[in-house]
Amino acid sequence: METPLTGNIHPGREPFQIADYMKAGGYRAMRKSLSTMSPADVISVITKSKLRGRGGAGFPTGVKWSVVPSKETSPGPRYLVVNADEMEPGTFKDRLLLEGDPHQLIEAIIIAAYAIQANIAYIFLRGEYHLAARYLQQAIGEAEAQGYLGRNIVHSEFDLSIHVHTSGGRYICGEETALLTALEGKRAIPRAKPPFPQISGLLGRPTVVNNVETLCNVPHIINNGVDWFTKLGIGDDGGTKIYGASGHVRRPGAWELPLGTPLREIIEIHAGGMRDGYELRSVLPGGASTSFLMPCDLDVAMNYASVEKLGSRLGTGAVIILDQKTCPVGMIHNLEHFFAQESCGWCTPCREGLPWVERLLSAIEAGEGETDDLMVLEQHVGLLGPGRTFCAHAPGAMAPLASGLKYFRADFEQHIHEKHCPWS
Ligand code: L3W
Repeated sequence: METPLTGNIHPGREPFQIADYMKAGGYRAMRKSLSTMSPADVISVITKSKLRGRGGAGFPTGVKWSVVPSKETSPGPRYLVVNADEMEPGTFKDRLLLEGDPHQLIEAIIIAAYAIQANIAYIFLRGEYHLAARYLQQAIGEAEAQGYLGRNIVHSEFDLSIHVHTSGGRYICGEETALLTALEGKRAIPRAKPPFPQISGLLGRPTVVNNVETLCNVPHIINNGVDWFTKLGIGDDGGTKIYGASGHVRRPGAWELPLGTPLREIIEIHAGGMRDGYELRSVLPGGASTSFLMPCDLDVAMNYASVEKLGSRLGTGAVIILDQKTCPVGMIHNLEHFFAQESCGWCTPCREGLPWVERLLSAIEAGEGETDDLMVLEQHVGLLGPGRTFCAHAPGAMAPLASGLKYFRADFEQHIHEKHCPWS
């Protein structure tokens, strides 16, 4: 199967130099966009392709770009910001793209910035991605030397500079408004939406925030067309998705596959199935802030709508597998420890509620829980759910807890009644 995003990436090797990237067809889409298409044409193609955000929420990319006011109605600067702050537990897909083929992202940024008429782009990069930072800086230098960045790119009268900003290292910076606040040099706390960043984003100016994987699709759509892209997917959503798998599978990893590949195929074929002696008990389909699916759900197509129908989310497509030798209470405690630690503290339910949840889970896991604790945890699922907090952090944290209380209730009760962890 053709894998447009990762087809040229060979893990462990140095990334493409600009000459190699161009030999493989690189920067053709940029030339085509800037020389033969208007910004509105580019937005129209991306809208028709139905490309959806690959960072977690799945919002249509073309729609996001088209919300940006035109230069006539809103003169002055506007920005493109790449969300490369990949910190969702279990997720390592953007790292593959950043380290493996930085020019693919740079070409995508040029096209996207042209579409929204931004002359400055920022790559907001996870602080620990040292290698990606180095490769991106090298690639930006090569693109500048080639005249693909800077003033009057390929004689189009379009100017663009790209800046890499390495994050101070908080999960909340992946939330787009907290990211923008951090980029302004302030404490990383989310802002209310609306206004969406496309209207009032970085420094109050129109700003598009896109995930790395989302953007990397753009040059391929421009080169190969909407039909080609649509047909790459299985079902309603076009294109490919980089799915991952972690847990006690034979071959943990990440693979670019048609969007809509069945979950069973990802686990049993690409990840090689469970290791000897381990049985699959449950699955988080798209990172830590999604809801558990059960073995009876394994034939679900991993697209946005199908996973939502089962009460979960596609999220980042990073599949985390729970097996029968791992304590589900311990796993959920571990996740909630992470979420509590990463709360930015801006709104009270999240700041106070998540540490409370974590303490209860810690007590239950240690065999010191009370029967009422399960009711209190369930209350928190409501108190920290959608609409109760400033951003999606706490509702995301409640997804594995709510579904865990539903599917693993007997395990929680066993810890409480037997006063110890049956797995320890
Ligand atoms: C214009 C409207 N734009 C929504 C835009 C919005 C945003 C995108 C998604 O994140 C999950 C969370 C984590 N007019 C719009 C509109 N938009 N309505 O669409 O927005 P939304 O509100 O659906 O979700 P969200 O709160 O931004 C929800 C994950 O996303 N997350 C993402 C992290 C990503 C990275 C990364 O890419 N490296 O870290 C953070 O919370 O799973 O559950 O752009 O502006 N009417």
